[in-house]
Amino acid sequence: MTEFFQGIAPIAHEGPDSTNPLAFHHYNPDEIVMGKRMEDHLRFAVAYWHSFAWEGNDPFGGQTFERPWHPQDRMTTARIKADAAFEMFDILGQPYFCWHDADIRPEGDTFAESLRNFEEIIACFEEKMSTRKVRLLWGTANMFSHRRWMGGASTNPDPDVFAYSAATVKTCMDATMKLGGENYVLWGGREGYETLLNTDMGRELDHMGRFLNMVVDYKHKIGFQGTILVEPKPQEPSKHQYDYDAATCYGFLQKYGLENEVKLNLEQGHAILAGHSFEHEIATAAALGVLGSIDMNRNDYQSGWDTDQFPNNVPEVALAYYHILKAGGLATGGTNFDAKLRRQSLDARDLIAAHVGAMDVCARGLKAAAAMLEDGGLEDALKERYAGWDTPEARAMLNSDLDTIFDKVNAGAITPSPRSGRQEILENYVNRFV
Ligand code: XUL
Ligand code: CO
Repeated sequence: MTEFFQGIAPIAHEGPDSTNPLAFHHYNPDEIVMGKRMEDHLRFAVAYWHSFAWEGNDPFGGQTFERPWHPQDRMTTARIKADAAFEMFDILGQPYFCWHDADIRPEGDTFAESLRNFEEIIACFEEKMSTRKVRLLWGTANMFSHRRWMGGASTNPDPDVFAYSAATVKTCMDATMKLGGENYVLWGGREGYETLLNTDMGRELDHMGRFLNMVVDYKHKIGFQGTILVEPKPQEPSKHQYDYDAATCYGFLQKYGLENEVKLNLEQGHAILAGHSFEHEIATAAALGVLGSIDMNRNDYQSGWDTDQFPNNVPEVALAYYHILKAGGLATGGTNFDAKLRRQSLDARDLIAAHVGAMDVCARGLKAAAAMLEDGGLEDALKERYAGWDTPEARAMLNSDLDTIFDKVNAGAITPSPRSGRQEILENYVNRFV
């Protein structure tokens, strides 16, 4: 036991009338929503990196947090960090967590030493998981922090870095499989460029496509049953990242023959950076058949960078879950809180309260989304708006050609009559539920 969370009891559902800040007011894991337990819809995960590895630094200032597991460059403190992490999982009772290799182990002097450290911590996780319900939603490799990755991982101009990336991902996939992980994520923070002046974009894209094919081949070789996920983000840390948004990723997957093998892990803040809404990214991925999982957080709409705040906007979250429910749910995916405290939120209590509040916001969003879907108002409006396409003549047009269509239009048989899109009426409808 660490002392870190001392005095904080496991969080219970006390209902909307409770004023206890460390209780769930809306998240009630066993409550049935559209025929399924709330916990099984939302599939919450804690992100190890933001909660336990990030030390409160920002571009203008260093560490603000002082944790019992600092400094993080030794195995003894990595174990204390793991103890604290699993204590928090016990307090929150969320079903999943996620890690990068670099968040959980200290970097060694050589690849082999880093791997030994990593495997020791994975064994420690395995032991802790054997007596608990908490499971691994996904593992991933941090191929962006260490200076070796400054020019990219699989897209690095140096083949030695490509090799290091391949070896690193292999170890992270092995560990993910060992812990029964349900997905494996690749986020390419530095798979892009700082300047086109020194970048051969076509070659880098080909290398990234080849790399992802190796990842998929390895998944099949080891019999990993989870889903491989790519996480779109348009920029930051690189000026431009190749996995810009859901649509760009889909084009990339298709070009390299991976659209049936790889899905997407969509993050709210990344959608905002790309100039989209979160529901836009979810609806795009769903329409293209590549909706995988979500990283739930919130960006500051004024600051223009990836602030990774805990979610607190119920109407936005409701629309995100609306599109997820419509698409049939998250399957092997989940809701990973890729979110960090503000750097002045120093206390263990802040970390717990941030997750409790976020889980409540998501529960409210899910319930609102389910209520809208069950009421059917938006779906009815959609049906009506596209009703013209229900006729056999309209459908046949899709299999015809420009000449045939021209003949009909030119003969005066077809004259469009514009109808209202009813946007305000639909926005008012949504407002009834959120
Ligand atoms: C960075 C980000 C990552 C990925 C995993 O913006 O979202 O934490 O989720 O590498
Ligand atoms: Co993320």
